[in-house]
Order: sequence, then structure tokens, then C-alpha cells
Amino acid sequence: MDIDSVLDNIRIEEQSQIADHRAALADDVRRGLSLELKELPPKYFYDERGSRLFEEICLLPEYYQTRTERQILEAIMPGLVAEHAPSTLVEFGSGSSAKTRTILSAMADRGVLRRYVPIDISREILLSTAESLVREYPGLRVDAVIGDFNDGLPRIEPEGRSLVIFLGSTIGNFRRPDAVEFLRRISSRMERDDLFLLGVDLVKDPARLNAAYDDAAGVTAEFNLNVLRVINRELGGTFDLDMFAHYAFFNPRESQIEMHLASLDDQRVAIEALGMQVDFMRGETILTEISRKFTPASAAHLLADGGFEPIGFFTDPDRLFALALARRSS
Ligand code: SAH
Ligand code: AVI
Repeated sequence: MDIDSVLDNIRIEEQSQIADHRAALADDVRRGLSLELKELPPKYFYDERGSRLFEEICLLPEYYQTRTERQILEAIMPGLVAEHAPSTLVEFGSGSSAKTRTILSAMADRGVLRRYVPIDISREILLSTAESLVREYPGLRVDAVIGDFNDGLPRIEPEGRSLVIFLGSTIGNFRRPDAVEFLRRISSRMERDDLFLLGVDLVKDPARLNAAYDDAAGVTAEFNLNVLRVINRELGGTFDLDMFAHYAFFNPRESQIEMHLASLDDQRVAIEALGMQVDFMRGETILTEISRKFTPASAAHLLADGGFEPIGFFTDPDRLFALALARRSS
């Protein structure tokens, strides 16, 4: 396929807030590192390097999520597409759209695939993926949206029935009230016969969860530390990455993995662009991510609070991961 035909089939929209990505980072870092219990939003992991590290995480033996979700998608998509025939696929946090290809292929095989709307904050991965997909699926139109899914949703003109997906259990990276608000914004935009497919990681043996977030090869540690590299580069931070350690564990009372960066000594870090100095006591941590784990009941409850009526729940034989299917409640 020549480059003109590729470009004819891709439309890119950039949300206005993204143009000022650095200002948003500055606000979030100032706020998060001024708190008594320091924290940073997980969206800043995903610069080009962070997105590549996440792709590596997906291939780790300990990180069962990606391969298990793919296995479930392979089992359910042909039947789901045959029954509902969606022609537009909308995906939040699409990343490299690796597992999405299972869905796109099921739609293409059935002859119903028209349009794919990936939404992601990571420009580089979104653009390169859009180009590859247009080449892989002749006739597919890709309307890619570079944006933060917390800053309001793009106006998506429906073209036939839509299937909206949020895979990988990225919903688990939201605190519950934020997850409910996010789901409500999605459900309120959907038609009654559109479908929503939500990936959720399930509660399981804590040892297995701990290993998935503290792999032997240290890739998750690099991913976690990447947020400090981003602050150093974008805001003139003086974080010494050797002075912080990756620390991740399952908190059963909150049913969530908590991922932190722990200061290895008393230290002071400057952030030049903010005119700010941040003091750390040895052992003090920055909470960089939560990753909530669900039961079938807690997933159904979350969907209901988010304005959805659950209509299907699919899991693997070991009940490691699940996909919940829902439609907007009437
Ligand atoms: N869906 C893929 C990728 C999950 S990683 C999978 O299941 O493997 C999370 C993705 O969400 C990344 O691609 C990241 O860039 C994107 N992301 C994280 N926070 C975001 C935000 N606030 N707004 C938009 N995209 C975000
Ligand atoms: C993107 N998100 C669902 C991943 C998770 O498992 O919470 C991010 C991640 N963090 C550490 N490893 C993977």
C-alpha cells in the first residue's frame, strides 16, 4: 500500500490539553510531591521508552494478564461478532493494539469492520500503530485520538453499531470513584445496542500477584523508575535513579497492587522548572500506581454504578483474568 493511500485512511485528532502536556505534568508533580503521602499519576510512565517497557512487561513470564486476556478474546470474539456485527471499534488506552488485532480480525473475517478509533496519551505508539493497522486491514479507517481519557471524551460520530473496549485491566489503575465517573461518561455516550467490553484482572493468590509486579528480570522496576526520568527530562529534576527502589505489593484490604518508589536514604531533590525542592526521608515512598483486582461481583457492581448492564462474563480456565460484556443501562 502506498503512503498516500495509508494517509487517506488515517485521521489524527489531538486533544487541546495534550498540546500542553508539560504544563499538566508540572501541575501534577507539584501537587503530588507536596502531599504528606507523596504520589504521582501513572499516565506519566508512558513516554516512548515507558511504552516500550510496558510492551516488554506484557511478554514477561510473571505477567500472565496479557496472554490470558488474548486467550479469552480468541475464544469469544468470533461468536460475539457473529451475534452483534459491530462495525466501529473504539478503544481506550489502546497502546500498541496488540490484542486488539484479535478483535479487528474477527470483525474483518465477518466482513463488518469499517472503523477503528484508538484513544491513547502516548503519541508515538498511537501513530505508528495506526499506520501499521491501515496496512494490515485493507479498507479500514483509523480515527486516532491523542488524548487523556480523563479529560473528557472525543466526539465520536457513530458509524453503525459500536463496540467500545477497555482492555488490560487499565480500569484497575483508577481509584473506584474515578472509575465510576469514567464509565458513566462512556455509557452516557453509547447507544442501547452498542457494546462495552471491559478487561479486569481477578483476585488471586497474593504471591502470584506480587510476582507479576516484581519480575525477576527487573523490567517492572525500570518501568516504575521511568517516571523519574520523565520528570528529570521534562522539568529539570535531579532525581538520582540509583537512590530509589521499586516496591510493589498486593494490599488485600484494598484489593489492589500498590506500586511505589522508595527513597534509599534521606535526600533532597530539586525540580528546576518548578523552583521546588523535595525532601525524602529514608524509606519514604512515592505511590506511582494502584492496580485494582476484581471479583466477578465487584466488576459487575462497578459496571452497574458506571451506568452499564452486565450481559456476559468470560474468564480463562484458571480464572486469572476476565472480560465483562455490558450494554448501557436503559
Ligand atoms: N490496552 C493495552 C495497553 C495497556 S497499557 C493492553 O491491554 O495491553 C495502558 C495504556 O493506556 C498505555 O498505552 C498508555 O499510554 C495509556 N494511558 C495511560 N493513562 C492514560 C490516560 N490518562 N489517557 C489516555 N491514555 C492513557
Ligand atoms: C496498564 N496497567 C493495566 C498495568 C497494570 O497491570 O496495572 C500497568 C502495569 N504496572 C506494572 N506492570 C504493569
